[in-house]
Amino acid sequence: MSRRTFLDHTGVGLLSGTALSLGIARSQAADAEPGQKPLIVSTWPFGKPANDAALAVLARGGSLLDAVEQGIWLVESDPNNHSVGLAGRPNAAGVVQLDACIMSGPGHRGGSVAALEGIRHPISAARRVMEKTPHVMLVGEGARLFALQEGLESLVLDKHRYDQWEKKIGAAKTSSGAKRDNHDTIALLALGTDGNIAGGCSTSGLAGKLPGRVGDSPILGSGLYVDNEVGAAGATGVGENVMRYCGSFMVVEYMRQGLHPQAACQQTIQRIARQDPKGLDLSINFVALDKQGRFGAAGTDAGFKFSVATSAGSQVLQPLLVQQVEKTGAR
Ligand code: SD4
Repeated sequence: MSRRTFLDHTGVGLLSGTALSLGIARSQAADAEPGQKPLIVSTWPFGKPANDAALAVLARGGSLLDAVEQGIWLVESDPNNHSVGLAGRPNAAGVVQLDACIMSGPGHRGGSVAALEGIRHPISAARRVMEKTPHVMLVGEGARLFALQEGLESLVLDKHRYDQWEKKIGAAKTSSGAKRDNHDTIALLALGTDGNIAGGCSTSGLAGKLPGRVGDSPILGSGLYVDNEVGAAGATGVGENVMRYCGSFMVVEYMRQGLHPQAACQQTIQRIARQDPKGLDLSINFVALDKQGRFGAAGTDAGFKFSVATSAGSQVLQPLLVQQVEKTGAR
């Protein structure tokens, strides 16, 4: 597949950041375009190897949930990734607390863990909450004990690395003062050839956050949402600005109304920015795919990128950058 054809499934690269209305028109016109299955979409360039791993799981006949979980494993295990997994930057008490969730379209199932300490793969803990308990979310020590009981790998936390990091960035003690470049999350969405959808999200959250702080990433409907009738969406950025609006749920609901995934991401940001005192100074970014196999992404962060993989290719793409607040828009 040529890059041009690949991009035609999203409109990415065809839209300018300021041509928001045109973007929507383009996206709606794209409704008739056929999509691709299987399709994996995730946040950030580090999503690319995760997408490739997820696709490989599907190619071997693995399940959609295996694809999501194993794709995210790669990022959680990466010692150079300081925003996902135990190599993530710690909270204000010097402890890495991890948030993750997973959703499975069929049966509309979900599992989640938050403020989880010392477990290498929080995404697996979230999956086990979904599959092995009558609950949806476990937090803190309860989540850790459950993960250990399930035999998940635990690792000793490294306080020394926190001290080094703290020295480097200075006084980033609370989430409100945190710098933009200190947090990135993997949200990975997967559409199978059978049209089923699953997704997962995993992060170490905002660096220097208050102990016990939980962001959007493990909250179903905020950092991730999957609706098997419509599509899926995931978020990255400042969780407080996503979870006050149920951001990923909103993206999926816009797709339900007929918007292309990219237009749905864009409209969600517009709607939040219209209402929020911070305007576009929110650091919120979304990726989405729909049941037809189309995908898109939009964000307020100039540095945000996303990754997409199909059997035809695997790429890191530039999302639509939302730069101005429109006074009116889709409801
Ligand atoms: C959080 N949303 O904990 C996460 C962090 C993130 O890109 O996504 N960073 O607020």
